[in-house]
Amino acid sequence: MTSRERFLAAAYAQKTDRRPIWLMRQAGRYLPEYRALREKHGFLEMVKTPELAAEVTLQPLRRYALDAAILFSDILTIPEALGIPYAFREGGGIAMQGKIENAHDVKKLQPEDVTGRLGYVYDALRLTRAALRDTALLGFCGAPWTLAAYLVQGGSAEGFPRLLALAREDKKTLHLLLEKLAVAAAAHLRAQIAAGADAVQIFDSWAGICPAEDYAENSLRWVKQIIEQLPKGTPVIFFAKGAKDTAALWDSGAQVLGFGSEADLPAIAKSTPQGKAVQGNLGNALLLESPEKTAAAARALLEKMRGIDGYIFNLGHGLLPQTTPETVGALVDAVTHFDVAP
Ligand code: 1CP
Repeated sequence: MTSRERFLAAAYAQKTDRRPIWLMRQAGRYLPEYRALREKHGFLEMVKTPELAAEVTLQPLRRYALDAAILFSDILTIPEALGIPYAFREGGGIAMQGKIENAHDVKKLQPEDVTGRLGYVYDALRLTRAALRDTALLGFCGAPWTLAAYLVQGGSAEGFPRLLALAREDKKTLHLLLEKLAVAAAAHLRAQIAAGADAVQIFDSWAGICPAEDYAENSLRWVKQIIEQLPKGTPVIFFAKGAKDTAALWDSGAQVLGFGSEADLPAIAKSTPQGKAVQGNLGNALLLESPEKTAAAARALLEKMRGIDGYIFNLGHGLLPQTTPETVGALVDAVTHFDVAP
């Protein structure tokens, strides 16, 4: 099996020779070759220059036997294409250069034009696709709820209180915003698939801050609307980090659900609908221990997932910048050498 075949087979819950693996944030600051490029170029310059974005996407694939590459880009490219750019704050976090406070602000957003402004993403995907024949290539976007978090708050913030206030006080405006973000996200994913993505992941990284009783109408509904607009036959991975009602996430129509390390993945996998798959969820902080402990933790998770068809190995959240390349190597070796015989 090639990596691409293995990844796609697992996504459709078919048998594979071994577990496929990729890692969220597999391109990034833990790699010296990323830091070397980053010294010469700004993050946004790298994201917006297709040759650089493709190069950074390929960096982890040169080191490790990963089964999928995820395009080096960001979920905040959609807000930027809607006219609200972003920058890094001194001392960490994101600052949006504008924020959504009321219906008037939402009405100014024009999601119909978004793909015209994101051509650099599709060019980067085409370059990466040409360089990777046998590896799965993933595109992605942020879920409307998570994008709204940054837009309403005006950047990153603990718990995104402005988003929660808008959700309580002016649901109509929130839904107008979520609807526009869903239109933009669907168009962006369709264009990524057309440019060569084998699968796409929708990141709802802030699912966990939404009150459980509101999640269906503030997030799930819009994710479902996005998925309905995508071509059948391209698997969609929905990563709703911290979502409380995990069974309800299947209502999105996703082919694969990704989980954070707070979820009990082996238990969830046992009640996965026939033909669907799960992804996750080794704790990313575990990798700050030794390579040996990381490999042992990976084998323990694989053991618990034994016999379950439809499993893609990943972390519960992105690789931390302090992780050593050796530990990532030990993790990938542990997963790719694990005997999956029942
Ligand atoms: O060099 C640097 O300092 C930049 C750090 C960085 C990187 C490597 C950012 C800024 N984005 C990325 C790449 C990125 N972002 C990818 C590339 C593919 C890969 O996984 O290798 C992806 C998929 C994302 C998605 C993303 N961006 C998410 C969802 C995933 C998650 O981590 O939950 C979110 C929330 C963002 C916003 C963002 N962009 C960058 C940062 C540091 C953040 C989080 C900001 C915050 O809220 O504090």
